[in-house]
Amino acid sequence: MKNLQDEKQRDLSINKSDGTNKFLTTDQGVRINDDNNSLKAGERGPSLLEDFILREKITHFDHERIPERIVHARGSGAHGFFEVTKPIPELTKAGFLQEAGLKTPVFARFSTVAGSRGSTDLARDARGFAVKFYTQEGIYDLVSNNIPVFFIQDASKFPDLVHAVKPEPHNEMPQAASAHDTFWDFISLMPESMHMIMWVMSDRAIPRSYRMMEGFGVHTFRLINEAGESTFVKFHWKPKLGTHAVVWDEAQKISGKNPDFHRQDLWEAIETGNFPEWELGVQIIPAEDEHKYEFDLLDPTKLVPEELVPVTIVGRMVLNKNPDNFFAETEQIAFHPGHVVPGIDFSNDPLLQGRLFSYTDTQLSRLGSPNFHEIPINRSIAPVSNNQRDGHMRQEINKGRVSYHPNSLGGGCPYQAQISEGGFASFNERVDAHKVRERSESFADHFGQAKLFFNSQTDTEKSHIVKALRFELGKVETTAIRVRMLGLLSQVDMQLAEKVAIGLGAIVPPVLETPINKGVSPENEMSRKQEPKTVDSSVASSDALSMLKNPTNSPTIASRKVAIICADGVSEAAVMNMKNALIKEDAKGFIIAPHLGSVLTDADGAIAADFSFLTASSVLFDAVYIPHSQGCSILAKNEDVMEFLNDAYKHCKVIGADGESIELINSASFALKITNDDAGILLNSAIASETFTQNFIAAMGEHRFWERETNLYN
Ligand code: HDE
Repeated sequence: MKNLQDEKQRDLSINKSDGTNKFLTTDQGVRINDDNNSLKAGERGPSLLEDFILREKITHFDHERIPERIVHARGSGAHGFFEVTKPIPELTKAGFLQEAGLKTPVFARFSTVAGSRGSTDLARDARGFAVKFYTQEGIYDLVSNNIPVFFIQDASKFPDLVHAVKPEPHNEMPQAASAHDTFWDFISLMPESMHMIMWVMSDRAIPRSYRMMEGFGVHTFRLINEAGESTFVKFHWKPKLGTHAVVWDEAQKISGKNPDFHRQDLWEAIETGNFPEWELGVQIIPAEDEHKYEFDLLDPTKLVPEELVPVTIVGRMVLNKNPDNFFAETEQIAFHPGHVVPGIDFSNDPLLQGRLFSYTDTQLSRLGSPNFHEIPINRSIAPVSNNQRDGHMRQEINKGRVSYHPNSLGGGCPYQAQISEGGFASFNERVDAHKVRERSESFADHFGQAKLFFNSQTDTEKSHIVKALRFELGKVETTAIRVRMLGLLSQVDMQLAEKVAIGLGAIVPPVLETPINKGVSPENEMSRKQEPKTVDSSVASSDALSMLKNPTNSPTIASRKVAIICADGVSEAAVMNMKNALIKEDAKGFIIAPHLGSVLTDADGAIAADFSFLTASSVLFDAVYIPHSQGCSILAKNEDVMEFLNDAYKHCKVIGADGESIELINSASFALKITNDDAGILLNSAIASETFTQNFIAAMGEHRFWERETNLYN
């Protein structure tokens, strides 16, 4: 196997163009003399139909849009590579996993699920985490989410789930939000969704950055080795920067201040050389262990606790190049869990099986033709040769008269590959069964792992789940739906249900009256087939499920942003000291001032403002620093500045001030709440102190200071 790291870029380069030093032409290559005026009968007369230049330009414009993805419409992507760190030939014959150091080009696309293409990045939602590997044996797509389980167990419920969460059909509201009646109506009748609900109500659903979230293949897959033996696996992506989130109040404000927050973050990180990186890991489950656990490996509402099966890291992915054209690459990329290479195969997870149908089908309506594999970003770098022909926008010019197999006129070509020559052969699992529309009894536990997830969270995380549920259900107008949800939540954790109920001014219904115990409400057909039950997890609490119990091994502030609040008279030494210290850590300080232009310094110099208080807001930064300034009393009178500081405090961020600027903190409304042990508030009378700067940077590495939050779970 040879390293293919740049192979996809070489492949794409044949389709790239730019207009530098070129004549403006029509699509037919005819040079255009006047692009500003249409052809008219007289300068004040009607336009002429004959104007082929105008017609071509307008026609093309009229057809510039294609349907957005039915789900995951809002997304951002980048190029990079995957490198093997631990080959696993004993488990899989997939070529791209065979040799340490082998690099395979990839394109990754991250997305929200429910919102439209133009919706905010910070919606409360699962995130898509799809990676296309351009391997020597063809395309492999690992189409994952940042949550390891899913709402439903069977593909037949997917259209219902999506109809329920999307804006309501009569008035197309709300956009990119699950906080509305139809979503919770559906969920309240689908107890199998409770595990996923715990995840989407947690801060996992509001990541700080695409670069700071995990990815999970969700389903159990199979790896197949040279001997044809199968091993079950679960795929995991682990971010190098750790898994971090924002808080819900912050997320909502970011949505207003910068709906492109995640897109911009990914773009800028790559442009500035802070290449996002993840490790790829697998949980390896020998075939003979298929029935060993209290959950079914085929049930996509269950995860395999890392306490039972640890994650083995096999490689790393680095994203190091932004796309040249969003539409051509990020929009037109077509992922498919059925794009596999020899050595990787499917399990019988009924959700995965349904996905195997859906993804080609959806590309046909979105990209418009079965030739979507020819679009440059989708094109395999392994040779493609078959008897598929024609169709809309066919690019390939197939020579010869033979387009069938078997043939003698074409010498039998293209010919089938033996397994030893890399021919794909499905795992020869024996299936001997009746055709049934039934769900396995082993899928009936709907609460065991919801409990496990909840019990694994810290108090801070639990309190965020309570608040999220209060928000979401608080937006539900139908009382019966809220009550049904409280009934379901009480099956997960009574204290959780009670705390949510307080926020809703409601009472948790007695267990006997919950829809579940009545066999779910009569309108739920599933209840007739299966009574949900709770199987306690053999693992009581799993640290891997909590973000806060998993601090990054080597805390880094690389690519983090600091707001440096300045007024005229600011200490130049203090500003430069902090800016330079941040640069050394690959982080960046931004000058925020009352107006754009320059801020005058105490050294008779001037520092350019990056933003004014009108264009910046603390929710767009990871920390706030107020360098010493004799003019800082002016800032205390500025409501935008005080809101800036209040938000930073409320969102548990690091706030630092030195010299006279400490006064600004003292005049903030939160000043009285600051406790001595709040390590996220750094005040130093000395100006531009090296120790202070280093403490500030170390505190930023902690991400947030949750102790500051009142009303914690207990
Ligand atoms: Fe998808 N999903 N999905 N999905 N999915 C799509 O395909 C579907 C599911 C995921 O960045 C669609 O090309 C069905 C689970 C991602 O382009 C569509 C079912 C997981 C992306 C589709 C599921 C995912 C999609 C829409 C249940 C996590 C975005 C556009 C049976 C493992 C990929 C498209 C990108 C996109 C169908 C459930 C992940 C309609 C029917 C579970 C990351 O084909």
